[in-house]
Amino acid sequence: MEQNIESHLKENRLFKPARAFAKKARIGSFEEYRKLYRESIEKPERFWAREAKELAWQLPWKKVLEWKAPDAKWFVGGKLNVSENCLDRHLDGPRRNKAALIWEGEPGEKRIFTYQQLHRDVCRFANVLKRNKIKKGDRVIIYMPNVPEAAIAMLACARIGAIHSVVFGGFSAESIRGRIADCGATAVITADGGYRRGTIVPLKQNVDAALAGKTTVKRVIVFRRAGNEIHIEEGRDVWWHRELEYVGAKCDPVALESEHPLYILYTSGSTGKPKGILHTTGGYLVGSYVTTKYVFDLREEDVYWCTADVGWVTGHSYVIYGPLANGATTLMYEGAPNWPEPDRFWRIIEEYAVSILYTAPTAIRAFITWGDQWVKKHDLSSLRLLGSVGEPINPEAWMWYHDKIGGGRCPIVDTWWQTETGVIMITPLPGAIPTKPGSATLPFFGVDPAVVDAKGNEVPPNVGGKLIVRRPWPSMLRGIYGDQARYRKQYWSEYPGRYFTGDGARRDKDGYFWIVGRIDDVLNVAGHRLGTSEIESALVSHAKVGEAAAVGRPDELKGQGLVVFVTLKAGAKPTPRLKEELRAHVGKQIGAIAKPDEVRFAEALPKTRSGKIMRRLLKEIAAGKAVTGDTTTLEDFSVLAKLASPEE
Ligand code: 7RM
Repeated sequence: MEQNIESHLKENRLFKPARAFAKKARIGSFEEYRKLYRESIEKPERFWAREAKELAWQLPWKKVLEWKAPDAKWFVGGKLNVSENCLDRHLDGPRRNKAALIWEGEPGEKRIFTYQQLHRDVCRFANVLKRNKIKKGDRVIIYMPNVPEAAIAMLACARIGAIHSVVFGGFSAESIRGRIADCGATAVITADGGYRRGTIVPLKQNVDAALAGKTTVKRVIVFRRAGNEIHIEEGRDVWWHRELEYVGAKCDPVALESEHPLYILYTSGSTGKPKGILHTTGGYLVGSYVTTKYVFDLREEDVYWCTADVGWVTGHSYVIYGPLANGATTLMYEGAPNWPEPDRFWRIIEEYAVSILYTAPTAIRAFITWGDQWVKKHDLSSLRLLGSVGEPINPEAWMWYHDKIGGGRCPIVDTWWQTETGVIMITPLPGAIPTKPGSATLPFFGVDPAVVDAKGNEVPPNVGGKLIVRRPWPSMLRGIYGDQARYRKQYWSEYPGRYFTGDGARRDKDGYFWIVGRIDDVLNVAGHRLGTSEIESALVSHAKVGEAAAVGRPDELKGQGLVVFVTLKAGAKPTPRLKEELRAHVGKQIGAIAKPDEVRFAEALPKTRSGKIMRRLLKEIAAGKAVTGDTTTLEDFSVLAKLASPEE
């Protein structure tokens, strides 16, 4: 039988919420969190009904939850519209003229939309969709840069009940083609091009290639963003701006069943073809509304910036739906963090007086590597709260984020969740839950996670196991589009009736959750099962290391040998001596069993567009094999070639 995962890294720092922060926060003490959490678990229907009532329903629900594992229906019988909740709901009071969306393009353009303006633009574009025969239930691919029109397209789909599926602007024609075929999309909304590190990504050209031959797509709507030359296929393609000339600004939001599909978002998983994760209307909206409200503790005057691209689930829930449902001011930036220089983020924070920043560990590690001088040039005193999402944040990176970006005064919310969960599941509440660097801390309201062994029994404190969720939550995925058998098998068969996340984790003696990595990536070294994150964190805690990835490779004696790929900070030299130093460093931090067999220096690590290290590709490289798995989600292909060629 499979053993549990061991844990060796000790992290004892504790950061209590500052009194001034807690005093103003919605949830201002640990006791308050405990009380509300208990209610949300003991009386979930009461808790969720009270929260859901803060939103606009065209028809009230009859039943909060209908649960027949693994199928959940939330707010049964209720009717509502997501775009109405994100826009119309705010037009009756002073929010009407408040900034809903602040946007900056990579070349430097600035645009600000008030709620009234955004509402008008969404209504007009919804009329464009109708004019182009796009109806309720139709699937629409959105393949755009991170521009306001991407949000407008999503909200317009939601307004008429069309199901959007956003495809990352960095993905290839082949990826678009596969996703169109899988969901039977009849329309594509795209742009001529988008900016990334100063060059134009030929989005429309990729769409043309994706549509060559037989396709279900009848209409392509093209937004003019970059002005690059494109081909217009007569009878199929229309310009966004031309279509607007034919429509008015009145478009009533359609009343949709709570379980009407809102969107499909493809997630790659480690093997096999991408899964179309399906989210529906009522539960997803309630989940994104409630988590944004409590986790970021939004106030009317906040300028909130989540740096995610709209093509990632974080862009859906925490750039668009969650903040707008709360009537917040959300900021969107189109381009790369190091364009034209590595201080672009800090420039933006200073310019717009951003008060909440939500970004990913991969970005934080990059900033550390680029050096503190870029940060020091800017006034970041407007910040009051920081967030992290996407991977375990190494304690070293956490401390840097806390000290250098947060000036030591901003709480950090390390939020654990997935495309499948729709919204944040394990997280600190900034005014209530003391934080520990590297831990996502405790479950959000209504979430019942546990760490279990192979038999499904909870493991004791500080023993690693599999992370599961024991009851349904409103924003949970409703299925894999077109493949309910895979849905059951992937998420509900390991522990019948309970949701399996695919992640490994441990809880400490305070009940805090520590994510140790994906279960598929767990290392097995001489009989010890080790998660990837502790070894990587140990490496990142070395002064010369920027990033690290740990993988196993077949080893006759030990079962698996441990190989670590390391990128160094600017100025550090890759020498054989440093390799020895790093091996010793890990040995000292964690113990002799975790000492890498091989240290390999790399210029960069292969990552997805959302910044997750693709360890399965590194595993193949470490074993000396050619990379064979799906690489369609890889951000930069040149990284692979460089890794495969021998160094020194
Ligand atoms: C939001 C998102 C999901 C996977 C998840 C984890 C990892 C995400 C954290 C994290 C440790 C975190 N959706 N993950 N957040 N690991 N701490 N705070 O990332 O579908 O793209 O990825 O990401 O492995 O299962 S996702």
